[in-house]
Amino acid sequence: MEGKWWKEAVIYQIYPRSFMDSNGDGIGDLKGIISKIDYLVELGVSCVWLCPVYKSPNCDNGYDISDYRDIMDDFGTLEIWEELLHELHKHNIRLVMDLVVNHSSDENQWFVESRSSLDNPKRDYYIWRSAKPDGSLPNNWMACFGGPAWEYDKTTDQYYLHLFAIKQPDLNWESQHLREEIQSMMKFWLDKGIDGFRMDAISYISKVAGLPDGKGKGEPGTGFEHYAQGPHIHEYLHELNTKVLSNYDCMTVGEVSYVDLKDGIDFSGPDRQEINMIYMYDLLGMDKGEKRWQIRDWKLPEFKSIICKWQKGLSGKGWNSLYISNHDIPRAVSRYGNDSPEYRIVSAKMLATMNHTLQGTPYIYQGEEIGMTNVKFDSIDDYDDIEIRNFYYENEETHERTREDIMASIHHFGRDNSRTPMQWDSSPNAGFTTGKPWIKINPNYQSINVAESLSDPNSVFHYYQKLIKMRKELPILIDGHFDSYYEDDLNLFVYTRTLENQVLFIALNFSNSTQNLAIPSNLSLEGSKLVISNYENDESSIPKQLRPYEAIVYLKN
Ligand code: ISL
Ligand code: CA
Repeated sequence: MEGKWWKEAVIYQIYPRSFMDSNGDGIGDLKGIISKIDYLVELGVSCVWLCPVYKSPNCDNGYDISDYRDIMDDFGTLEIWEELLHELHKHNIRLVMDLVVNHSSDENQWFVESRSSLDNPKRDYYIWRSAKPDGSLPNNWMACFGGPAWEYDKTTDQYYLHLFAIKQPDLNWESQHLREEIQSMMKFWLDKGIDGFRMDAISYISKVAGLPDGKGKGEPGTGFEHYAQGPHIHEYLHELNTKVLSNYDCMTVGEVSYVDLKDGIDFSGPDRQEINMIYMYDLLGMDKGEKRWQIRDWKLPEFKSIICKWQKGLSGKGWNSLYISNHDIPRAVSRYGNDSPEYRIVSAKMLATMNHTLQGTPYIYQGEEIGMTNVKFDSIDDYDDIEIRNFYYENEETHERTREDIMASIHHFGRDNSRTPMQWDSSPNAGFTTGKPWIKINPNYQSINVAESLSDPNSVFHYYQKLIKMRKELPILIDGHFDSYYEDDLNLFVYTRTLENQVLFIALNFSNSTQNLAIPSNLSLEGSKLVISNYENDESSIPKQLRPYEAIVYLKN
């Protein structure tokens, strides 16, 4: 397990639709990414995770794949993709592709064949059931994007299961033929030279036998307990590992929603031969109330206890991904920091400090490195995301919530917060496109953009650059043991990383007021040197107070 490149990597996540448009059609594309490789080099990241670029009718922006071995026309061609891979590798940046195999698109040839007749050889590639004798749906499961998880198909008078959108039928992993097809598709990409896979919704691939009714409503939907970390999940991952992945120098990161610690260890334990690291979701439920997308106040101790549980629990036993934003969640600075003009920059840097000093592999989601924020569109018509739109229309229909209330939830949780185009400069459309962007640009692009960030030595961008460099220079950040202090403190997150005689001391102020900082009594930190801070600080003495959103990192050798 020692010396694995993916432990030392800093991974940059690209959502291709919103990154850079090269041909003025308003949609980001592969050539656009190629044109920005120098930017990634300047930032210093060593790996890119590219969200799906395969052929897709785009009901869920590429997470509904109709051809696993070809590229979406909007994004380019397989040839241009090869060029992207080549260019990234030339610049010492690895490429991790998204692997979406809990479901495919209903336009995938597999599904077209599967639905055609009861005895089609690919019938069992998907999960088909008849109605119950009383005519009701096969079970009460709800889809993650709203509505029942079953869709009727009249050709064979049966229903198919879809845990996400209607156009995303779930694949049946119990079929050995299906598993072999997936293995061969993974080889196709690995043989082209990619460096690994991010496995989408992978903890959902095994469903409990008999597909029993679920226990009532919950997040993400009724029935969850029967398919999240189902009975064969570890067996299936082990099979992919031994049959395919172990033959390549590649990494895998599994998106595992709401799993427990034991499973987290089983997924990522080095001796288990399943996946290399987990990408867990616990933090994301923290600010959600009982009802879907209900806003709930959170306190720092809850936030810390989730992080500490995984830091301590996986230590020496598994490996974690570190992230504060991605394409499915609101912007970190708006959610956990403070996106007011006064504190945006300093709080974005504070959160970044945390994400690069915990144990695990840090991920940066495009735009996070310049402190991009959430967006508040007034009209539902300005939103594109299927989850947001379903949420809006379902709630509008029931009249249980006011329009203001519905929009407040969308502004807070909606996935389009992080999908507005990358803000490159202050020219029209933020330099993202010369045409009409597929989704509106965040109106704050004139002040928050890459050009501005590159020209300011104190920018969020330059701070990220330093953090990435710091990780390369300090092995303690990879292997150091994690301990935390003052876990009940409402404002400060204080922890150390320890490796042999070295101690790295990290203190973060999550509040907008000055807080006293006492050095934990069991630590002797005399002679510590400043490694990084988001304010001016003394090189060799740890401050006794932390200013609003201040972050400090000191190293005792
Ligand atoms: O169900 C959820 C929220 O409603 C999440 O826990 C879920 O596991 C997560 O949203 C899965 O996300 C991934 O798969 C989706 C896709 O829309 C997302 O963009 C992707 O990250 C379906 O492929
Ligand atoms: Ca384009």
